[in-house]
Amino acid sequence: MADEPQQTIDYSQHIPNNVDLANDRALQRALERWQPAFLSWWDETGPSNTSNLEVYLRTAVSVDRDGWANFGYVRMPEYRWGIFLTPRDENRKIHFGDHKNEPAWQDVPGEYRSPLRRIIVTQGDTEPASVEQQRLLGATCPSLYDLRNLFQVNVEEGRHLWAMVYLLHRYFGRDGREEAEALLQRRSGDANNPRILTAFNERTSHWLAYYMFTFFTDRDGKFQLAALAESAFDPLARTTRFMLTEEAHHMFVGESGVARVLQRTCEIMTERNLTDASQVRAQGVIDLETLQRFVNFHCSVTLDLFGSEVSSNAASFYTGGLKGRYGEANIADNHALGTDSYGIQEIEDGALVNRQVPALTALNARLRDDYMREIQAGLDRWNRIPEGFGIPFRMTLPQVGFHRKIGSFAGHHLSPDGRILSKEDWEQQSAGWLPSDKDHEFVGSLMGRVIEPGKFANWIAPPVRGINNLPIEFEYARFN
Ligand code: BYC
Repeated sequence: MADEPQQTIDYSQHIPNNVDLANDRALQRALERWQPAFLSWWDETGPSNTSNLEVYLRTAVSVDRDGWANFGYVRMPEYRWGIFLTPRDENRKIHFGDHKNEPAWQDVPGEYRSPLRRIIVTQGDTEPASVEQQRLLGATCPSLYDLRNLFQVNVEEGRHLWAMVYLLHRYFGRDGREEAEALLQRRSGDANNPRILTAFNERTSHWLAYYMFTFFTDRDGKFQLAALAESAFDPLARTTRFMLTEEAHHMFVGESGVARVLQRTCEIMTERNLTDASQVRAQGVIDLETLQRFVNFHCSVTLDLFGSEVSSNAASFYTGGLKGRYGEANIADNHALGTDSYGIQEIEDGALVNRQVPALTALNARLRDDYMREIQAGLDRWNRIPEGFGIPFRMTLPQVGFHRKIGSFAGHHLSPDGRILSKEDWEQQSAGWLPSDKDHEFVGSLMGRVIEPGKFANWIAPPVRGINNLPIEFEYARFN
């Protein structure tokens, strides 16, 4: 059976892989039928106008630690998407939930078929969704360096879709093949056939939204993938582990992108001695208040991706061994959560209260809390920039209940600092907390295409260094 991943990826195959696809003809044929549908989807909804573009991309040549260090120009439609799993550990045991200490599953147990398929489909659905959301950004890139990073992220999201589709085809028979087709049919933002999770139907219409998305939402990807990398279903654990190695670059793009916007704004504010947002805008850079509104939006929309704070789905995913906690192996407890409790916040009789709930049911809240710690650390790093310029402004994360549509805060109105408001107060005040159409319009008005090597749009500072130790003015994309 095609199940023994090699370190090295075989690029001589029609579908590059390290799962010995050539020895499972039925699976190979099924995936070869899906491949043209994927390529038409990419052509229709992937990065626009890239047919004459060569981009300096990294392509994985093996799944070992340095497997990614392979860079070169790739003509975008000729990118080689494939199937890469980290090698199997023959002795791997399930290390949490009801099946703790049993050998990890190499196949899907009948009783978990439906929830596992659902998790894989939900994960898989986010990957093409993000590519669709970012389709038009290339037309307004602030530099060749940024254009290259956008396309690197896009091709890897495309590969993450392959990763989930492989699992669906290989382990879920006909239902899996149908789900794989449906993954190419849903569309981000389509009223009739939208993507599954709400954040993936939002628009990413300019580069500020893109950097915020890759900082906040790709980091949800990191935490969800890390929870799935603990799974008792070994092929899911192995494929998500390899996906995590790619995710680091996506979050880097977001964190450094916002940092460069901040840097540029602070430079102009200092140079020209400006504090007022409208004066700052008049210089063609993004004022700090607008950046904060984007933080509020992207943070709150991403928190919805963790699902309800109290969730019986999450509890059964855990007891079944399908999805663990973040860093499960490093947590010093019995990995069963039997009678443990966990503190959550919710609203009771119009007030914010702390409540202890069974830890098993609070796993979404716990993963979200782990995530919040990491994004707070990112904000702290961003805040060193205005601090370095002697500008008193600091970015803050909104309270977890702010602007939520999923979970226990849905239907309530909280300010970013956690005050509970009436609907009327919310309607009056929320425009100051979330990006308005005018904010989008303003940010959009700054976007223009900069494609001269080494040049950057006025609203963003250059990066600290180039890709793969190359200079910043390297020609990261070539048009011909
Ligand atoms: N939008 O018990 P609940 C990434 C539904 S990002 C719409 O609250 P559960 C990436 C839920 O389906 C990571 N619906 O939640 C980033 C359920 O529906 P049913 C993606 C939602 O099940 C950037 C109901 O509400 N991966 O990789 O515990 C670029 C009650 O469910 C939402 C994953 O998410 C929502 N936000 O957890 C590219 C991992 N939230 O049963 C890629 C896989 C909940 O009533 N997914 N619902 O029909 C999961 O583990 C879980 O599905 C969730 C939800 C954590 C998302």
